[in-house]
Amino acid sequence: MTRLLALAAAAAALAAGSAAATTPGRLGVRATEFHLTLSRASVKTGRLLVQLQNAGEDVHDLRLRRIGGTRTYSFPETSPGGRVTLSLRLLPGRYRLWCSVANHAQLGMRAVLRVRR
Ligand SMILES: [Cu+2]
Repeated sequence: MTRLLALAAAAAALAAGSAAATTPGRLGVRATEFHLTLSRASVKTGRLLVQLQNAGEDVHDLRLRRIGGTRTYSFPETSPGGRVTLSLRLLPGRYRLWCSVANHAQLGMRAVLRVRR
């Protein structure tokens, strides 16, 4: 009986552990004229849900690329009040984020995100 209980406890601990391991991180990116505001400055490596929220009056999009990397993640153009969420799997490093509409990045719509090990 004691042994059964111990097994059940071990199984429950395993289930809790795997659930925690697969829960994705979250990052909010708020776009306004002309800023990108991140909900946090760093996230953990692995799966990440990134939500672009257009809180401005113009159309905005979002690009994300690791510094030294070649792949650019692209969020579609989003209308004022709109939101779009992408699920990404990010390696450790520093990532640049920017809006690619017109000259918005030059005007200040850029940010850096750190992805921790
Ligand atoms: Cu923009």
